[in-house]
Amino acid sequence: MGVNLFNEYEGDLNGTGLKIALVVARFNEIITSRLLKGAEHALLKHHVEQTDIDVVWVPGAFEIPLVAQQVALVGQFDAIICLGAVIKGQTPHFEYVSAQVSDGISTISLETRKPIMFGILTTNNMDQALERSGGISGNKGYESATGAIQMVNLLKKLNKTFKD
Ligand code: INI
Repeated sequence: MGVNLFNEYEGDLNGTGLKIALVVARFNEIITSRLLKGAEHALLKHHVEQTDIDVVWVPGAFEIPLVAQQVALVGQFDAIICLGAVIKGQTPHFEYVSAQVSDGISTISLETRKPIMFGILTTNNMDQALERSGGISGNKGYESATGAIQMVNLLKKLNKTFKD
C-alpha cells in the first residue's frame, strides 16, 4: 500500500437533507422519461427525500438553461439536474440546440455557483439515446444525479476546508 502524500478531496454520495430540482425536456420524452426515472432512482437510493425532489418540465432542450437559471436563483435547491435528449437525425439545427444547452448550462453553473448537471444526451440516433438512458451504456440521468450529490458535498467540504 502506497503512502498518500497529498490532501485529496472528493464529495461523498450521501444525499441526506439535500434539495434537488430536475429540469426536464418534453421533446423526445420517450428518452427523457427514462433519464428522469434513472435520476430519481439514484437520488432516492442515496437518501434524498422524495418530498425534496422537484421536477420542472420545459418544451425542449433549448429552453433548459433559462429555466434552470430561474430555479437556481430561487435559492432553495442545492443542485439542479438538467435532462434532455438531442438526437442528430431529427433536426438540421442539432448543433445549435446542443451548443445552446451545453454553453447555457455551464454559464449558469458558474454564475450561480451551484452544481447544474449536464444530463443531456446528444446522440446520432434514437438507438444510441436508448442505450444511454437505461440500456447497455448506462443511464445518463442516474449518473447526473450521483454527480449532483457528489458535487454538492465536494463544494461544502471545500468551503469548510478553505474558509479563512
Ligand atoms: N429539442 C430537444 O430537446 N431535442 C431535439 O432533438 C430537438 N430537435 O430535434 O429539434 C429539440 N428541438 C426543440 C428545441 O429544443 C426547442 O424546444 C424549440 O426549438 C423551441 O424553442
